Amino acid sequence: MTDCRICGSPIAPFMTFGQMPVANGFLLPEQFDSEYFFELAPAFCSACNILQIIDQPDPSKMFHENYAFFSRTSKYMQDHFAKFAAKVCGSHLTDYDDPFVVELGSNDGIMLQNFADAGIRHLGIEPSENVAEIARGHGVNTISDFFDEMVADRLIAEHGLADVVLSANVMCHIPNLNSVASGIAKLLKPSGVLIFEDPYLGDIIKKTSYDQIYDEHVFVFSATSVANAFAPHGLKLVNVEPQKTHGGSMRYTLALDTRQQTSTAVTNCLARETKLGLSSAATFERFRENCETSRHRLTRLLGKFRDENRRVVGYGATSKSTTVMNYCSIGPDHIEFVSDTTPAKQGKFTPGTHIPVKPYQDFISDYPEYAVLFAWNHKLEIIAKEDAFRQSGGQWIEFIPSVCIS
Ligand code: DWN
Ligand code: SAH
Repeated sequence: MTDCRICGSPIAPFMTFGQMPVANGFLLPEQFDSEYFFELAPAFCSACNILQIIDQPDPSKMFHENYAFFSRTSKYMQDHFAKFAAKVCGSHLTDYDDPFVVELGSNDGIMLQNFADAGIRHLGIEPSENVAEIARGHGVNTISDFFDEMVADRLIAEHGLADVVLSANVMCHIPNLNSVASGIAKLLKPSGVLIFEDPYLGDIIKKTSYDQIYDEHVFVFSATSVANAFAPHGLKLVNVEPQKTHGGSMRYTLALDTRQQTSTAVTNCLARETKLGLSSAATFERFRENCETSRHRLTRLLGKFRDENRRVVGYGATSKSTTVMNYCSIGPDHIEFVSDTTPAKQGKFTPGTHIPVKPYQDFISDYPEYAVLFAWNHKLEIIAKEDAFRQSGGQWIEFIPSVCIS
């Protein structure tokens, strides 16, 4: 038993994925012996309806000058953030002379560059120094820090209040969410809005995409839990917009001006979440069973291919795949290597399971018989460009929403 990070109520895990390393902790053989592990165990708070993991490594173990995830690796995501930025400009910035946009977790500047290119005053807060430096190289103003209420006070003193605070796939990473929410409430102008998107609990339950649960993702949000978490800080949930990104996400808009109308999308979404049982213990019990079934099927399939000496590789050394590989005990005897386009991951080994990560060139120069689609959230983008793999007789192994060969 421990306390909910948001409301302080007692919570207990409903399952465990076992011992896990840092999801983006790609490493070299000389580091194998000192690898860090923690127990990955999710819990649901029935008081404020938020899903969270009980233990999370210290943020400095995950986000630092060697952070391995670079947002620009997906062309689809570049387009997504260009559209997101255009929408923010069109809907929220037109009334101001010199608008100011702040983004939390701006990574390599994939979203803020759109504002920078349009000459809009902006600032990224990005603790991982290596990706922050890339953003600066693209003309994106970036400071390296973990956003919280104290950082907000400093930003206000140095830059003034913001019209819009944005974040994508970041809010669910920050354990001290109450400090972040009160910092945002201070940082916004009275007419300002917070707009953020994150993987959506409804999609994770529906697709059994348990791999969205890993060290960095301390929370999994629903509209219900977002409304509950931000309301005590004076931020009102006024809109929700489902997104296709990362296997199903939700974009939340919250206003400081609580006189703003709640959209019918919010009302409908809250009602749908109740109907789907997103706050019921039975839902998480079923999710646990579905995770175990998925693990059993993937392990059995990969065990069979190993026994038949089939050539199997992984496609995309994602953070999510650290949960899959460690939970399903998938190792180098199942998977020859994992192909990834990120130079910082290449030549290293996957966290916990120690499978080599190799450049994309190694995949296309000698196609395997099977490729496990670890980057399943980028399926459309990947399948479109990997026609030659299928033409060579290669087949995909998928595991979300269910284990299959395609
Ligand atoms: O929330 C998070 C999201 C936004 O990004 C972070 N906590 C960390 C990270 O999660 P992830 O590693 O699961 O993200 P992706 O976008 O699923 O990672 C895709 C990986 O696959 C990258 O390493 C790049 C690689 N890749 C590739 O090799 N070929 C990606 C594409 C699209 C490709 O064609
Ligand atoms: N927004 C990008 C990056 C998501 S990865 C995208 O959608 O692709 C998560 C990012 O959050 C990392 O770059 C990490 O360094 C950053 N982050 C983690 N904790 C943070 C905090 N307290 N404040 C701001 N950014 C944070």
